[in-house]
Amino acid sequence: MKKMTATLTLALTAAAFAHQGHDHAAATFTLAQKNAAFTLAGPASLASGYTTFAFSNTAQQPFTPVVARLKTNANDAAVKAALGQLMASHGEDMSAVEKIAEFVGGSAGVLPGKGYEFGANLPAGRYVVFGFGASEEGKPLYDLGQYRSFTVTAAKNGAAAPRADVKATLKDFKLELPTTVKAGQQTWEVTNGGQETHHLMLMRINAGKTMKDVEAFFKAADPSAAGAPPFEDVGGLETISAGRSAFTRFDLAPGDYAVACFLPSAKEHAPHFALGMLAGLSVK
Ligand SMILES: [Cu+2]
Repeated sequence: MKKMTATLTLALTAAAFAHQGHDHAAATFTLAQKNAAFTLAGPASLASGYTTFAFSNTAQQPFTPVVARLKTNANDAAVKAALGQLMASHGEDMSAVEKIAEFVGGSAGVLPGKGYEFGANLPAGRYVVFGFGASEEGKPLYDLGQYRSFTVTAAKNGAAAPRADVKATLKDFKLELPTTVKAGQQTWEVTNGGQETHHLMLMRINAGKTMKDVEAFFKAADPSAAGAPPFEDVGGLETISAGRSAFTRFDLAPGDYAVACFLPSAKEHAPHFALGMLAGLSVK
């Protein structure tokens, strides 16, 4: 979940989902900050069905919201303990979290003053939304207020998923998506067709640089010594569990892009991009 490029500025393009003639169900969560403490405001209850999550960040640092559906009646302390195990293993040990929750999706990093949306189908149940990462002092952000639980009721919201312009499937360990897509506003449907948890991150390769430069940057033994990245982060869809799909919007300028999953594999003791989840994409 923690990207190797977490120190980079995320140039996230926020875009509203277009209404496509169906009912639209949205859940807005707003992060605020006062000194080292955060508050995450949002609805306590939602109807089930296709829901667009809108994240707004009024804090002074990037916000990486992740939504998870609880599989058991675990309380908040149990959820935080499982997240703590995940963080202590630098994202590698998902075992405690996977016992009690599945990941619905989220944002790679909402910049201060910005917003971000993603959509997913929500069956009834109990959910949490939390900010992934830690403070400079090493305290988990979910312990500093970046945490909120909500209930999805059996009542149906009547909303339908948007039509996808691009379909991407995340496998263990490869990315299945077109090699060329059209420039402009577009909806991507991202499906986790693997066994492991994945995410999808998009980067625009700088002029004069190629996928070879991107590979060399990520494969450097010490990424902090690898120099300036040969790309700019565009954004992406955060953590999604096996078997689930989610939708995200991009506004893509023509150019060469790289798509990657940075999550680590506990089995393979390697990040997924190094195992094959790194692909080039041409936007025309
Ligand atoms: Cu992955």
